[in-house]
Amino acid sequence: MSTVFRTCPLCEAVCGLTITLDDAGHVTDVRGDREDPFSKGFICPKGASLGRLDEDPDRLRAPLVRDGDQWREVSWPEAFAAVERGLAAVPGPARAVYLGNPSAHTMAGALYGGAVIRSLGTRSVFSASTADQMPKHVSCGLMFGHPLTIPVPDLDRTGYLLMLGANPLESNGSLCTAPDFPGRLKAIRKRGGRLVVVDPRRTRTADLADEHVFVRPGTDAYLLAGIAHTLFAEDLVTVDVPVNGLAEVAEALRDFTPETAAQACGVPADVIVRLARELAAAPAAAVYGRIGTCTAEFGTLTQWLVDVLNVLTGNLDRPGGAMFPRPATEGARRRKPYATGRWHSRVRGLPEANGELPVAALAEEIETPGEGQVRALITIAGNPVLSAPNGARLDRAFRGLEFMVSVDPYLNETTKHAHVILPPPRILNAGHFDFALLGFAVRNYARYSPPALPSDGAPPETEILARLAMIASGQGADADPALLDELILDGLLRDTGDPAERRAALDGSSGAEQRLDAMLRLGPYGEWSGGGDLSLRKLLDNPHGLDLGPLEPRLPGNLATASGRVELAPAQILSDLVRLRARLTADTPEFLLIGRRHLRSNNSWLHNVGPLVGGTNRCTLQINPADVARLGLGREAVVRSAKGTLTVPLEPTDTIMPGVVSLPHGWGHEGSSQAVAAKNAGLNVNVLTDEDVIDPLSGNAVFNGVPVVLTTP
Ligand SMILES: Nc1nc2c(c(=O)[nH]1)N[C@H]1C(S)=C(S)[C@@H](COP(=O)(O)OP(=O)(O)OC[C@H]3O[C@@H](n4cnc5c(=O)[nH]c(N)nc54)[C@H](O)[C@@H]3O)O[C@H]1N2
Ligand SMILES: Nc1nc2c(c(=O)[nH]1)N[C@H]1C(S)=C(S)[C@@H](COP(=O)(O)OP(=O)(O)OC[C@H]3O[C@@H](n4cnc5c(=O)[nH]c(N)nc54)[C@H](O)[C@@H]3O)O[C@H]1N2
Ligand code: SF4
Ligand SMILES: [Mo]
Repeated sequence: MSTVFRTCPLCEAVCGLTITLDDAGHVTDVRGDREDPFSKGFICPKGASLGRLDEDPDRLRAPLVRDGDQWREVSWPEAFAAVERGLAAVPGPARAVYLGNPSAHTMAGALYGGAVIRSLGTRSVFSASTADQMPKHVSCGLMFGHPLTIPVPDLDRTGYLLMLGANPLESNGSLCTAPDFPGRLKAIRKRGGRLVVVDPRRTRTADLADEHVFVRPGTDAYLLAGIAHTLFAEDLVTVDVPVNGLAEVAEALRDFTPETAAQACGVPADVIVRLARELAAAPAAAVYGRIGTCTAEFGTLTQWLVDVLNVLTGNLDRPGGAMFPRPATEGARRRKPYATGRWHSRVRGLPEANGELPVAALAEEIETPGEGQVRALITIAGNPVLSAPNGARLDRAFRGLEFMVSVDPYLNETTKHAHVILPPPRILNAGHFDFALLGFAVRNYARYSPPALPSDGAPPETEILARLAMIASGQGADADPALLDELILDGLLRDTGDPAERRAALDGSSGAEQRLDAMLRLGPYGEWSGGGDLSLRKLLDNPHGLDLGPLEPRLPGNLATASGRVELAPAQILSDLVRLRARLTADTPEFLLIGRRHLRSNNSWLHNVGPLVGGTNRCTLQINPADVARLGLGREAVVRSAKGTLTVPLEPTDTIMPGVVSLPHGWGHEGSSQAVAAKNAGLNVNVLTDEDVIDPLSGNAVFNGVPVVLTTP
């Protein structure tokens, strides 16, 4: 028996786990790591099932190659040779890549995803970000100068939290890394603070709050604009950070009175006014908006307004307000104006954001002939057939690809279209460091988990991606992946003291670990930056993780805007207010479809673990009983949207607003190797969502506020 301490890789909460293994490497026990200074023993049912997931018999153990509809296990050299042949036939600009959500959790995705993208020689770069948080990147890029300069609510010190479109009691939090989010919310109330939750559903998070405010789906921008208007009208504005554009914002929001806002969003005008006064009066307050406010038609406007309110109430960058984390591997962010639309998608002319095109445009880029038509696709850790808007169209489009390779542990709804599937080894075989998520943590903190099991000879995912990058750049299937690490290390260490001496000093038993060591030593707490003594060695010596202290004010130092000030009124964003005004007079559809998450699920890929499916974790359509009675519905309804039709089981509940229905995503399993998931197939909500409706500033998909019609089957 042995015990290992590891970070859970399954969601953004980064909980420390204590895992017991027997001599054969089987997981016999998983608990919360009580000595982790950040998560302090917290664990959820998903983390507790990590052993089951890791040893799932349906995980692929060897690469697969497809001939027609026949799959064949092949050796790794054969698989890489097949990828080389497949990619060689398709020139760079006709290749595309899609990076899915787990690539934000793996070291492979963080350290080698960029190399894969660059080596493909294409602008057809897609990811789950445009089905998720791209509006936040764009609004923060325009306001603070860098798309990763994202403030998070200072949960542990705030006295007032206004939370919109997030349900951390199920999701455990997002763009706000906070293990035991529920406990941290309860603590706000225990110390006399106030929690207000805005959601079209009375969620478990809303149940825990002082106040729950129902809002019509897709209309948070009106609510927030009404609050901002009130702050100006009642002279409650206190700005404590250097800003440009304060007067322009006041002017731009002049016509969004509480009464106008109330009409659009359904929140009474007196509540809007009261929320403004409460935010202004609280000793320290934060506004936080997540999925319900991002994957919506006015996503970027809404994310902008969230931070406008944090600025107007003097809460940006102040303890207890909305603060900027300082992650251990943060690199320098040079001042240069942030811009989107440096290039556009070929078919619909949609603007690039952060170097990516909207996943809502992927199908048309594959289907539409002409120069630059996508003919080959690499997917890494993604399942867009279930996760992208109108996934059904992608399902058809993928059949037309000349070549597709997927890096994924499962044969599933997306990877079934691949010609080659490259499965990463078990989770416990990989090292783990949260390059992305620690940048959103509510305390500065770092933890590294080395591989808990020796390699069984199969390449780790870091090597799989390094090889893909080298194949795509024409160096061939046999090129030594270590060369890629050396090249990147060269770039990292160049211009920093004595590069050769520093290269020789790096610890780590793999290229990935050495690169982590270099980033830690060069980072804000590292010995090479003069900030401290953080290094890989130090993290290895502290297997429960290191607390690096509470968040500290960072402005104006970490602003990367050309002006060195917060840009409160970016022209692009203000011009989108025209769309918001136009919508005021539009008809409201009879039903608006929204999503939801369940604690024991995780997007599309945790439905093959017995203890996690069933019970409350089912794919049902939540609907208000008054709507059921009004339409005379039985146990099922036919739901029709502009793009598709589903017949769904109903779950009547008064926790959802009349006129709103909710279906979770990630279901609709078919054609996958996952036996348990096949028995709990559910339905793919993204048959109903519409790839033609996006948030125009970020290209983000719209999953909340989709017009639908309901009828009896
Ligand atoms: N209607 C609707 N649609 C949505 C959403 C919604 O709220 N409503 N949410 C959106 C959001 S926020 C997101 S992030 C996206 C997610 O969209 P995707 O990332 O496309 O989908 P996932 O279901 O996360 O798929 C993860 C895939 O990675 C594989 N995988 C798991 N672990 C690993 C690993 O370590 N390495 C590799 N290489 N592969 C791995 C899994 O087998 C699975 O195939 O979905 C979006 N889609
Ligand atoms: N258990 C579990 N945890 C997860 C995931 C999972 O699938 N399952 N996915 C992970 C991922 S990829 C992400 S991005 C995060 C997301 O984390 P969260 O943002 O917390 O996501 P949800 O739990 O879907 O909560 C979104 C809430 O928005 C509400 N909503 C819908 N439309 C609107 C609207 O127009 N306005 C407002 N104000 N609210 C609205 C929904 O009712 C829902 O309660 O969760 C992560 N964690
Ligand atoms: S909350 Fe997230 S990180 Fe923590 S145990 Fe659950 S899945 Fe893992
Ligand atoms: Mo996500």
